[in-house]
Amino acid sequence: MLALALTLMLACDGGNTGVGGDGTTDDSGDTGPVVDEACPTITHTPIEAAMPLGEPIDVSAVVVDDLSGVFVVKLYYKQETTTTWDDVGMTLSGTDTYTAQMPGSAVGSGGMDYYIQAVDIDQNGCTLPLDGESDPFHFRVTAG
Ligand SMILES: [Ca+2]
Repeated sequence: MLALALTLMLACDGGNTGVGGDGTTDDSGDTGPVVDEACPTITHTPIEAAMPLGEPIDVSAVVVDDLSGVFVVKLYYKQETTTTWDDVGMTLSGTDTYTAQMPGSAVGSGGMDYYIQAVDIDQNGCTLPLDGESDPFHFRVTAG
């Protein structure tokens, strides 16, 4: 009987020690879920050539997000002489390739500013260029 009681006590002590070890912060940090804190990567070849007045312009970009996945991609655009941005959703049109069109009615004389915004499923958002509306892409518009 004495031997059995001693064995039970040892087993109980061992269990308590194990729980304490599992509860340390180091262990929970190593085994916790992976958190997506990085915004999607946007790859786009900027429009550099002058474009004709009043003609619609196709814009495409490759957008990837390696953790939660791409949620939404938008194209923002405006005439260089205004301060109000218009936006249009970019739609998936191939593997990781998103496209949208600036309507011809928006392509006014002088030049156009634009940037691309992408947000992942965990709501991490980025723009290209990085400073978005304060430092957008720009191209000239020429009268036909
Ligand atoms: Ca992400």
